Amino acid sequence: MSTDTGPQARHPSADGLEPAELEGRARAVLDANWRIGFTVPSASLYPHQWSWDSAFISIGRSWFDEARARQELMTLFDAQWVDGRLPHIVFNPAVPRGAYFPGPGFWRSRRAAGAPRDRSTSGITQPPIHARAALEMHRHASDIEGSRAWLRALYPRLDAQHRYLDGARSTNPSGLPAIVHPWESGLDNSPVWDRILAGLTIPPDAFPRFRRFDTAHADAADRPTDSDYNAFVYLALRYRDAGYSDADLAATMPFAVAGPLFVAIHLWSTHALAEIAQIIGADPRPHAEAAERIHAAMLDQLWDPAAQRFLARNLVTGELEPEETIVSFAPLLDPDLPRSSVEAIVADLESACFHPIEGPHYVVPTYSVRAPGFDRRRYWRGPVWLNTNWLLAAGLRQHDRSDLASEIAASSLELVAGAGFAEYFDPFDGAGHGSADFGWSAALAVDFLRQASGGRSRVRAIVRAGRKHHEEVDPGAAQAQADPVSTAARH
Ligand code: 9WN
Repeated sequence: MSTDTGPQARHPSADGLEPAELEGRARAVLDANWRIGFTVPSASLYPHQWSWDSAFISIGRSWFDEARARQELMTLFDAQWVDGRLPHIVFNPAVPRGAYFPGPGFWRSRRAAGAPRDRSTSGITQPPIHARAALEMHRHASDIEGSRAWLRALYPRLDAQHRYLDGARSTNPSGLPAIVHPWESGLDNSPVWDRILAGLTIPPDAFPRFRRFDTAHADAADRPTDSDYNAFVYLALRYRDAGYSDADLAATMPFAVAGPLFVAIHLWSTHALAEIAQIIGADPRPHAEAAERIHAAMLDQLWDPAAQRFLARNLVTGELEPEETIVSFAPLLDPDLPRSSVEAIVADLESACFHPIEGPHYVVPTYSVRAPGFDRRRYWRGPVWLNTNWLLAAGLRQHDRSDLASEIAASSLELVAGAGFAEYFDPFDGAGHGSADFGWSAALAVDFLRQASGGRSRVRAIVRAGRKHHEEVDPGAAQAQADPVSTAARH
C-alpha cells in the first residue's frame, strides 16, 4: 500500500461498513489473488506461493470455498522435498523472471538432492502451521466426508513435514527444530535477530551485487534495510552452497536458532496432527509423544526465568536473545503451558510496552513500543500484523482469556475496516503499510468475522468503529506516542 497518498486513500470508504460488506471485500481480494491452484500473498510484491501464507489463506477461504482452500494446501505439498521439508516459496512459472528477488535462479532447487524436478522452490522452510490449518478447516467443513478424504490424503505429507522438523532440524543440543535463516521465522527483520546478524562477518566477495525488487512495490521505509538484505542473501547462499544439508547446523551455519514462535507453532500443529490421525483412524500416539517432548524442551530451553519470558535461543552461542518482541507470546499456543507462564505472558501483553496506556492504539505491536529500535511502520519491527494477532487470539482462547482474544480480534477488524487489507498496520494511527490487498489480512479477517464472539451486532459495532477510531487519532499525538522517550516519560 502506498503510504504517501494521504489519509483518505489509506482509509478507503469504511463509512457505514457492514460486516457482510467487509467479508465481501475480503473475499474479492482472495479471489483476485487466486492463481492456478493457489493464492498469491500479493499480486505485486509476492507473486508466487508462500508456505505459511497459504495455510492462513486456506483457513479464511475455507469458510466460503472449501474446494479451493483444500486445493491450495495440496498445491503447496506437491512441492514438498523427499526429506519432508516444505519449501517457503513455490515459484509460479508463469511469472516473469525478475518479478521477485531472490527467484528460482538464486535458489537453484532443481539441482538439489531430493527437491522436486517439475517445479522450482526455495530451499528453506517457514513456520509449520499447516496441520493446524487443516484441522481448523475440517472443524468447520460443511462437506465432512469430503474433508475427511482430503485429510486422509494430506496426512502422510503433514507427517513427513513434522518428521523432518523433529529429525534433521532437531539434531542439536536444544532438541528443538532449528531455523537457519530469518526468512524461516516468517518474521524476517524482527529485532530478535539483530544481535546475530550484527555479528556476521560477510566476506566482501561473498556474492555479486544484486537488485531488490521489493522496494519497487512498497515504500523502502516499510521494508527491511539493505544491510538486512545483505545478511539474508549471505545466509541463504551459505545454506544453498552446503547443498541445503542439515548436518550439524549449529556448527556449520552462522544462523541457527530455536525461536518461540516457530517452536510453539510446531507444537500446536503437532497436537493438531494427533487429532487428525484420530479423525482418519491412524495412530495419534507418536504425535502425542512428540508434543510432550517438544513442550518439555520448549520450557527447558526457551523460558528465561530471570526475564520471566520466552526468548529465542541462539544455538551457535547457546545464548538467549533478549529483545522484547511478539515471539515471546507465541507459547500461548501450547495447551499445556503452565499457569505461571500464561500469567507472565499476559502481564507482558498488557504492559505499556505492548498496550500503551494512554491514547488510541491498536494491538498487538510486534515489538515493544518502548524499545529504542521500535519503528511504527517498518515491517516486523513494530507494526501490527493480522497473522500474529490471529495466533495470539487462538492461544489466549486456549487459556481462558477470551476477553483478551476478543480485544485482539476487535483491533484486527477495526484495522482492516479502516485501512483495507494492508500487509501490516501502524499501531497508533492504524495506517496500512507494505502491500495492499494482502492475502492473509483478508483471509484472517474472514475468520475473525466468522468466529466473533458476542454476536453479529458486536461485530457490526467493531467494524463501524474502525473508521471512527481512525478519525479520532491525532497524527501528532500518535507520533509522540511512538517516540519511546516521550512514551517512557508518561509512565
Ligand atoms: C520473504 C509472503 C512473505 C511472508 C513472510 C514475510 C515476507 C518475504 C519477503 O513475505 O517475507 O519470505 O520477501 O519479505 O515476512 O512472513 O510469508 O507474504
